[in-house]
Formats: sequence, C-alpha cells, structure tokens
Amino acid sequence: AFEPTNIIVTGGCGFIGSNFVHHVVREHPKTHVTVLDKLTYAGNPGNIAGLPADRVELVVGDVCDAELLGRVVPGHDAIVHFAAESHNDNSILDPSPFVRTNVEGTYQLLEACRAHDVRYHHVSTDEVYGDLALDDPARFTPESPYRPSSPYSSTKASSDLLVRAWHRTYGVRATISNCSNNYGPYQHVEKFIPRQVTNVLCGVRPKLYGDGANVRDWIHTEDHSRAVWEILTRGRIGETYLIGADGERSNLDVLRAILERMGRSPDDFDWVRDRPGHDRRYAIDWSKLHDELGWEPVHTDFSEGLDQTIAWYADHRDWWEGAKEATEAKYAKQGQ
Ligand code: NAD
Ligand code: TDX
Repeated sequence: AFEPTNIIVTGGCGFIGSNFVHHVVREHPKTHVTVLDKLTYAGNPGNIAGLPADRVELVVGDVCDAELLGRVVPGHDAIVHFAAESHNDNSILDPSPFVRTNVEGTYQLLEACRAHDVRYHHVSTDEVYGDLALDDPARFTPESPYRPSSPYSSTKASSDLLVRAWHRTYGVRATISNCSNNYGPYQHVEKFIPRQVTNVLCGVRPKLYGDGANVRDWIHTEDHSRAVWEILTRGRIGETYLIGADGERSNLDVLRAILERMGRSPDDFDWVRDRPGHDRRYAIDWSKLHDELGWEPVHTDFSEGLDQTIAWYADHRDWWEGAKEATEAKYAKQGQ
C-alpha cells in the first residue's frame, strides 16, 4: 500500500474536507496534512481549529493559483482534492465560480501533480451520471454514461474527464471517487438536511422542493472519509470507484423523519418552487469498492445518524447562526 506522510487536502475547511482532516488526524498518526483552502462562504477555519499544530497546517489560497501551487506542492506526496463550489442552487444562479474553481482549479492541480510527480485523488459526485427514474431498478456503476444535468454537476463531470486524460496522457497517478449525498456535522446550512434542521431550531417551517418525491442516496460523511483513504492508499491507479451506502430515501421521507425526531407534526413544512432541472433520483452500486478494497459503510443506521446530526446542530448554534440569515434571504428571493 501507498503510505502518504505529507498530504495536501484542498477544501479542508469545508464540510466533507474538514471531516476528512479530522479522520486522518485521528486514524493515521504518521500523516501530516496541509489544508489548502480559499475560505469562501463555505469554508470555515473553525472546522479544523484545535487539531494539533504539528499535524495540520492551513494555507489560505486558491486552487486556481498556479504560482501558489508551485510553492506549496513540492515536498508533498499526495493531493486529495475536495475543494469545489458544491451547491446546485448556487450554480443555477451564477455558474461562473463553478467553472473557475471546479474546472480550472482541477486543471491547475493536475498540472502541479504532473510537474512534481505527486499522487492525486479526485473527489467527485454521483451527479456526473445524471439521474434515474424513480421506478428504475438500475443504480449507477463506474461504467454509467456521463450525463450531468446542472451547471454544478457539469463542471464536476468536466473535472473528472480532465483527470482521466491527465492520467492516460501524462501518467499522472490519479484515482477518482464519485460519492452519493453526504450528511453529518459541519455541513453548510444551505444544504437540505442542515437547512431543515436549523429551520426547525429557528422556529421557521422547513421547505420542500417540487413534489418531494426526489430520491437521494444518503451516506454518513465518516464513511466517505474512510473510503477516500482506502482508495488513496490501496486503490488502483487510473481507476474510478463509486462510494455509497444503500441509503436511498425520498426528500419527503427525510423531512418527515427530521420533523418527527424534532417533535414536530409531520405536515409542519412548506411546499416550495421546484429546482430547475431537478434530478429525480440517484443510486449507487458500490460493489467495486467492496470487492477490490473490502470497504463497507459502518454508519448504516440512518435514524441514528440523523439524531446525531440534529444534536450537533442544536449544540453548535454559534457555528451556523452567522450564515443562516443570508442563506435564507437568498432562498426567499428565489421563492424557495
Ligand atoms: P463545501 O462547499 O462544504 O466546501 C468546499 C470547500 O472548498 C470550502 O472550504 C471552500 O472554502 C473551498 N474552496 C472553494 N473554492 C475554492 C478554491 N477556488 N480554492 C480553494 N478552496 C476552495 O463542499 P462539500 O460539500 O464538503 O464538498 C466537498 C467535495 O465533495 C466537492 O468536490 C463536492 O463536489 C464533493 N461531493 C460532495 C457531496 C455532498 O453530498 N456534499 C457528495 C459527493 C461529492
Ligand atoms: O431546501 C431544500 N429543499 C429541498 O427539497 C433544499 C436545500 C434541497 N431540497 C432538495 C433538493 C434535492 O433533491 O433536497 C435534495 C438535496 O438537496 P441538496 O442538499 O442541495 O443536495 P443535492 O443537490 O442532492 O447535491 C448534494 O449531493 C451531491 C451536494 O450538494 C453536492 O455537492 C453533491 O455532489
């Protein structure tokens, strides 16, 4: 196995990236982490505050900054690339930062890996495969065709294709993972579960898009972190692995579970305008990851994970209150 001692984690102050940094610090004591993060609205240095200074260093900067990468990348043996503009609704309002960070940023990182012979792991999404019908028994596999629907998912798909080309043409030692919807602590209040939990905590009615029947395949972010580490250290170079946890649920079911667990009536929410181009259903076949690397999800009790997540938001008002008002003002303008 490849045992990295000095890794760069881009986007390590965001939701999944910061959970990954905590995971590495806890589980892999020989590995030092350099977090490279631009600290956009979605990045919060508090997410990694308190971790030992000899294990984690924060470099504030942009993944599109080639000159910065030229200084930071040498001396590292791997880059795990989480940084992205990640929210579909934002991408519909203004795609430009998505094209820049997700496409141009990936390009610059690949060029840096090529120049300095650094191992590269690319964190991507199941949304690159488009959507499935509710009644389709199929799930996404690594062979599914790319057919992204949104500005967000099309920029993630573009970045995946760059990775494949840089591996094949230049021999960059790259792997890709496409994961389903994550939930857990440190997720921004713009996203579905944190938005609804914090709405209830603020005495505001949750908001459900469209008919609420859209299905997402939920995975606890801790299971995602473990899968990324397995792929980084033991995955086959040039391969794509899908990460999921058999967590398919309709948005209505998830919302009703939140309401029930927070002591509200199951109908105490508003139906709001649907997302344009809203993907119907995602579903992941993660058998390749299981068969090749023996990985399987541990956090498979969704109710328990949801309870822990609700408790985390209830206990960390200071963490989210600052972002809540601006996020809701933006949604209100869209009738959402
Ligand atoms: P997030 O929005 O919570 O965090 C993104 C982080 O990247 C922030 O810390 C932000 O400051 C940083 N960043 C943004 N632009 C940057 C730039 N130009 N340079 C440096 N840093 C920059 O995102 P997330 O939900 O944690 O997603 C992380 C990754 O996982 C993304 O690549 C996303 O596509 C992928 N992913 C997310 C999910 C999900 O359910 N959230 C599922 C599958 C894959
Ligand atoms: O208020 C809401 N009401 C609602 O019904 C919000 C914010 C969302 N929704 C719906 C839209 C989706 O069907 O809930 C579902 C989940 O929405 P998001 O949290 O915005 O996630 P999604 O669009 O599925 O994308 C997420 O998973 C894949 C991440 O944001 C992406 O970064 C990741 O690639």
